[in-house]
Formats: sequence, C-alpha cells, structure tokens
Amino acid sequence: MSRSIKPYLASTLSILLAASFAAPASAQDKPKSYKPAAVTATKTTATPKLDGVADDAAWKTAPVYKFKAIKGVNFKDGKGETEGTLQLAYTTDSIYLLITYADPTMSVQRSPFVKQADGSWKKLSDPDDKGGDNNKFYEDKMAIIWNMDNSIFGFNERFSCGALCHAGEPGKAYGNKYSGEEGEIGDIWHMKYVRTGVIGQTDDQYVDHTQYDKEKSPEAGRKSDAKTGGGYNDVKLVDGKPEFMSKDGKAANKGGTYWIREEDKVAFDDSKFKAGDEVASIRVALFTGDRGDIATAAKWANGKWTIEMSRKLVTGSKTDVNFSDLAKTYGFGIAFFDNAQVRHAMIQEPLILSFAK
Ligand SMILES: [Ca+2]
Ligand SMILES: [Ca+2]
Ligand SMILES: [Ca+2]
Repeated sequence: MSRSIKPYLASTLSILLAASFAAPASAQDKPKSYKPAAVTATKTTATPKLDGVADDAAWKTAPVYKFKAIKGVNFKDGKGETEGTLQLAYTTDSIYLLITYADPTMSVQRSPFVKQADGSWKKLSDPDDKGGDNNKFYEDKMAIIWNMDNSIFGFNERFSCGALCHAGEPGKAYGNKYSGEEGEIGDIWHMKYVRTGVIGQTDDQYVDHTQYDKEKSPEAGRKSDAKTGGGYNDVKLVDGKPEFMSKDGKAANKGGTYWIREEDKVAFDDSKFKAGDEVASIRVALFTGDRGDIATAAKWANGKWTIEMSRKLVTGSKTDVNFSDLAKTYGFGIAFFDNAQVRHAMIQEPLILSFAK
C-alpha cells in the first residue's frame, strides 16, 4: 500500500495556508502539522574542538535552542521522550553543531555474540524483534535530515521529517521513509554510536522518493552517499565461531568493546573466552569519500549525550545539503534513538536554520 502524500497535500494546501490545521483523525498515517521554529548559527573564528565536551568559546556565544522530542521508545521511564539543546556555529568554510540530550543509558551492547554453556556462539537478539526492530540490544543514535534546496514538499512549512514518514505501511515495523516525488531529496546525517560515533564520524546518507519494495528497495528512500573506502561490516560466524576479535582479546562485557576497529582485528581465539562472554559482531573503520564528510565527537556522561559535529559548508555533492548561500534558510529535523534500531523520538516542529552575519 505505497502512497504518495502529494495529492493529499496539494488538495488541502489552501486550507493549510488559511488556518492552523490538524490532520483528520481518520487519516492516521498523514503527517501532522507543526509551526516552524527558527534557529540561528553564530559566526565564529574560534573553531570548536570536536571532543564531546561543550566548553568551547563558540558554544558560549551561540544561541541555545531548547527542544523536546517525543514518540520514540525507551528513554527515561520508558516514555520514549527526551529533552535537550541545540546550538550551531559556522566559520568561513565549515558548520558546527552541538546537540545535548537526556538518555539514562549509554547503550553499546549491539547484538554481540555470546558464548553458550556448550561452547557454541550465538548472537544476542531482541526476542520481540519481528524484523529490523531491535529495541533491546542495539546502540544509541541521532539523526538529522536536511531538506535539500527546499525540495521536500511541506517539510519546512509544517511537517519536518514527518513529510518523509510513511507509518503503517507493510515491510517496516516503524514505517518507511521516502519523499513524495522525484527530486525531493533530504540529506541524512546519521550518528550511529557503535558503528560510526566511536571512531569520530557520522554516517552521511540521504533520502529520496524510492518507495518500499521487498526485493528491489527494502530500505525504501533511505540510501547512503558514495564511499571510496572504509565503513562498518558485520563479523560473520565461520564454523560456528566469530571470524575476528579485537587484538586485546577481552570480552566486551569484561572491559572490551562491542566493536572491533578494523586495524585491531585479529583471528578469533576461542580459548580466551568463557560461557557468558560477549564479543563484538561489528567491525568499524572511517568512511572515506562522500559518505565520510561529517566529523563527530559523541560522549555520554551522567545521563546525557553531548554530540559535536562539523562539516564543510559546501561539499559539492549532489547528495549533500550545500550551505552555499548564507543569506538563505535551511530546513531540518532531528530524531533520537535510545537503544533502538528505528523507533526514534523526534522534534515535531520543522527547524529553520539561518546564518547570523
Ligand atoms: Ca568541544
Ligand atoms: Ca541509551
Ligand atoms: Ca556527503
């Protein structure tokens, strides 16, 4: 039951423009309308240090936007909600973001292999996961979608990322993501802590109008920028044992890590592990090329994530938002995942970035 939101939007545009608007109760999968919120990037010559610590001079002067994000899972008391702050700064060639938000848990136990009592190895999985919906043994993530060239209909004006969300469709636990028409493209900055955050990067992806197809496009509109190398890869079970381990030989639940840096991977030595030991099921390395444009430092402490990001204002890539005209505004939205594969909390209102002179 794939569906474009465009006809619906077009037919109701005049109503939307005339009055504040709430989606009819009968249309549960139609996005809801929210009032856009202005955020401002401050100009700085003091480049923030990307270390996950918000003590930089730029963050002392950049305006603070306080947000609430809702409708996810996990987070405090299992309510699927979080609150935080957003700040932006820019230099002559780069943009910087500081995002802080509450998360009671630093979640890194992403589907490890566990040694069983009989000596075999088994991947730890969420028993309630019916496909792409792990909410128990995952990682913390944060994702931004930029509405490239204001191409996504209704994004900036009232729907934010909701313009791309197709809840209730078959194939996905939490809905498919794609835009209404060819040419409507969003730039996704997807910070996956275990897979990209720990090595200082955000996964640079994008979303277009591709609808869900079980065979041809199981990810619907979600796609990744081109890469020239690097990235993350699953560790396979070979002859019933993980193919690699980290060279320190430590179990992840005994002082090791739930990821293996590519340069640290060595052949697996089963004799180092006892029943109950967990080892990483993912190898990680920095993306190079278009997919590796976003430098990141993410740090969790005392129930809060602090994430600093930077990217060139202009990359020239067709799958990146390019801040080439600082007199223009740029619409975006942000989502937060607490130990969840897809069920994210989100800021409801469209965020509209302008660059202070
Ligand atoms: Ca810093
Ligand atoms: Ca968490
Ligand atoms: Ca890119």
